[in-house]
Amino acid sequence: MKTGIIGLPQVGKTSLFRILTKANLSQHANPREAHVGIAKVPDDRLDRLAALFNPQKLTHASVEYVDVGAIGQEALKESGYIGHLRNVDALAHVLRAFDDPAIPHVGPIDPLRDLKNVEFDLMVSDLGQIEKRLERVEKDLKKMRSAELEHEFDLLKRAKAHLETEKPLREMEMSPEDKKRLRGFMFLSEKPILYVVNIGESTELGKELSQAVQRHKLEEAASRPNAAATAICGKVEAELAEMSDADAAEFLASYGLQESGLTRLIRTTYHLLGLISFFTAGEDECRAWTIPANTRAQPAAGAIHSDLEKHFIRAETIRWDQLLEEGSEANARAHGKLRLEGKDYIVQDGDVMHIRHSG
Ligand SMILES: Nc1nc2c(ncn2[C@@H]2O[C@H](COP(=O)(O)OP(=O)(O)OP(=O)(O)O)[C@@H](O)[C@H]2O)c(=O)[nH]1
Ligand SMILES: [Mg+2]
Repeated sequence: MKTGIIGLPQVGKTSLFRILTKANLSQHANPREAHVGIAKVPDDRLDRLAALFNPQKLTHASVEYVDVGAIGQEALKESGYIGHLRNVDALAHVLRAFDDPAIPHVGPIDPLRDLKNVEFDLMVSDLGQIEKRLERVEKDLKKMRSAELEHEFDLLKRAKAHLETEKPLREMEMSPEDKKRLRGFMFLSEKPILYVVNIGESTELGKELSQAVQRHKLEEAASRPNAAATAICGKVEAELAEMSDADAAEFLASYGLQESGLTRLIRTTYHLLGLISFFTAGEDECRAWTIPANTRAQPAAGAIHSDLEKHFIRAETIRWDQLLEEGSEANARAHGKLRLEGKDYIVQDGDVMHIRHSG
């Protein structure tokens, strides 16, 4: 699962990418080249399970971020740029709200205006693609009638009309079949989006962060389907990234914060992608596994290993906090807290599972 970091020039995209993925990019990295990196998904539940099991290995879930470079009408005409962007599953749109006369920005600082401009560019790109495809389908339909082609034609017409009302495709109502039909186009405005407001430093950062979305009038945009918003302070996050965990916690507390903006951002991305985690816990390894919400137990076992899916019998299941309460798997079993779930059980976020198999 990949999230593309987008935004206007010089808004803090590469800085965010660096602190998210702890990547050591050279200062001269080509700004036109996409950077790809992995971010660990912080998870307090997994950390607490690990404290109980004291495993040799601890493995968090991860999400991939791609720093594609600044967006604009010009960039969106380059096939390399647009290729990178089409290939991501979600977008993180960095909006500049920090003031710094040394760093150029077109016009006054106005995140909502920037948001609308970039959104517009995404829609124009999709519209161009739809128009091209419509021409093609229309020609083909003249040669030969086909129910599937006609369906595609109607759907694209509907998508076009939707875009012409200046609404992104992520807000269009579609049946699951129609969603599948559009999947191959990888439309940019259809991707779920997280608006990331990058605010300036302040002595009252905790308060500023919690009010930033509202202050910059982004609440309405963030409340739309498949959208969300969060605030970070890139400058402070960069400092945090250099510190030990203990120092970072003290530093956060001094700003009146419980967790870093980055932690919240990664978690929000994970939810926006429709992902949840289940855990496996033992003395060898405690680990988070990533699955889409509403996955059944049998395919979920496949996230661990395809053999477990093939030879699935049952999943011994307990919620992470119940396992902590019991103190051990043996206690949980003795007290009847370990449920035996079959292949059609819908795995819940935070389940600890032990897959029984015949392989
Ligand atoms: N004051 C301040 N400066 C920042 C912040 N975030 C980034 N900058 C500075 O803004 C400049 C641009 O940051 P980048 O992270 O390279 O921005 P970008 O969006 O990747 O820029 P392009 O790739 O050129 O479009 C750098 O000089 C950063 O040090 C911030 O939160 N506060
Ligand atoms: Mg950059």
